[in-house]
Amino acid sequence: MEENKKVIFSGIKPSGDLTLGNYLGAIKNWVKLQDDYECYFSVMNLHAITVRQEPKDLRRRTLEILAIYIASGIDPEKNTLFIQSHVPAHSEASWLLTCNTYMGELSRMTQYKDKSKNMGDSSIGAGLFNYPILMAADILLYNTDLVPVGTDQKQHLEIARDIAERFNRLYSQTFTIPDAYIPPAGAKIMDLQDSSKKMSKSEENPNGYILIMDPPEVIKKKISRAVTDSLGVVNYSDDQPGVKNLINILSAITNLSPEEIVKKYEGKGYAEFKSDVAEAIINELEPVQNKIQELMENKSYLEEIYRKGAEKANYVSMKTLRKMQKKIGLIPR
Ligand code: AQP
Repeated sequence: MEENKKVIFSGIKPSGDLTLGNYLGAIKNWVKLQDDYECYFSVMNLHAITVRQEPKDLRRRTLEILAIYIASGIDPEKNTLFIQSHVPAHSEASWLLTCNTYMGELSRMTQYKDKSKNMGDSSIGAGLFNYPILMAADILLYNTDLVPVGTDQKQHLEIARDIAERFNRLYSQTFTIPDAYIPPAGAKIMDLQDSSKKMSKSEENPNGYILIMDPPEVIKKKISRAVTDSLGVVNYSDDQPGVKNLINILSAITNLSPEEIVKKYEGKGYAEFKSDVAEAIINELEPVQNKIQELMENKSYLEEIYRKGAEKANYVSMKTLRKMQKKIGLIPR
């Protein structure tokens, strides 16, 4: 029965073109969860504007992400797919939670520290600082049980739990306390040029990432240039982070374990290994790319999906928002 299913909420922000990290760390896992959970998958455009975006790129990417979700196998009939800004409760709940969150806990967020590292105080947007509160609102509005995220987002989920627990303590039971769901494969795909940082869509060096929409020859080139080491042995070891990352990518695509992959490439060099990794990525992405293109040519279909999604999301989130307003002491309309 639908009502008994646990609730999942997740999303991706259109702050750049999506990478293989987003695909393997998020979307590919969502596809596997959709039968067993009631899922809300959103395009997080309000999160994207914490960093300045070119308006026309933001519009294109917002629709493209929706197309990517569907092309990757997320069924719009079974799941609620929507655009975050179409559901005003997110912004409003975010303000109510902002008034129950502390500067100290926000300043401890690694992503904020990383992103603001090279900026002066007068150029760090307040949105970047407050981002985890909006994320808490996104999750809590839907009585979410589980949030599938890569390990990079675990800290933000923890602060969402803290905020929810505090609100429940102050104003009585209101929110379900969400748990992180860290996928077994693809949890953290690293940058191809610098394996100490995660593959990221706003990275400046395009050789560091593979985009979901990269054509086959670009994928081949980027994988062949991926930084490895001089040992020449395909090993799954922290001493060989570049190779380890490529093994993780191959493992997330093929479902082979890292040990099985190491065994398969015993006595073989990096050239053959890299060429197989590139081929696996191309075979995985090609059908998805074709479907995305098809969907992007059918804007009225995408519109139908996001309208229907917003209707459901608005209905559910408004119920929670009203509860929050009442408990805080705001007079309901
Ligand atoms: N490299 C990654 N490996 C595994 N999972 C990843 N995710 C992102 N990068 C990797 C997962 O994708 C989901 C959505 O991410 P997001 O776009 O909302 O935010 P992000 O994590 O900040 O992604 P980026 O690509 O690094 O964006 P920018 O560069 O704009 O900040 C999350 O579930 C995340 O775990």
